[in-house]
Amino acid sequence: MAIKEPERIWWKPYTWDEKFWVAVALLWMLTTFTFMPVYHFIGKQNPPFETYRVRNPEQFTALVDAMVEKYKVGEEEGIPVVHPEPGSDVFLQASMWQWYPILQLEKGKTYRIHVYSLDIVHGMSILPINMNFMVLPDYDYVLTLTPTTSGEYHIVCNEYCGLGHHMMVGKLYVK
Ligand SMILES: [Cu+2]
Repeated sequence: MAIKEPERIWWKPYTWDEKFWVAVALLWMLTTFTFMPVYHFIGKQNPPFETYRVRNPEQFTALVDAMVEKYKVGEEEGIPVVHPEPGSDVFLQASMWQWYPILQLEKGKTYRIHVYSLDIVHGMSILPINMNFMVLPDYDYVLTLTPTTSGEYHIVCNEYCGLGHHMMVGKLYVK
């Protein structure tokens, strides 16, 4: 014999508040479900559609070096500061444990930023604005970026990448 039998089957009688909350939950579920694809088009935070496979890391590094040589305007703690031509292809390389080089961009100009990781997974997080992007090795991610506010930004790695992870902080200037 059970200690205590349930008094009734819970959905009988099916009261108005039961119906109401099931309806609310269902409607909200449908709303968020529909909003996922809708936000893909109306949101302004889409991941890039343009990604290339990098089969030869030296080739990418050669592009980085060529850009640094052409547009170098200074140096900070051994890392070159580069001011590439507005509208041009810009290269940013992640590796344990640095972002290379330091970029100097112009406000209101659009750049194609090629982000690439030489070794393992890194996370590109631009602070203090909330922009996050995961960088897997072997791919060239093209981020089309138009800075809208000037200032000094930090590029922080937000994927744990080994002992020096916490020191992996790059810089980005917008003038
Ligand atoms: Cu990292």
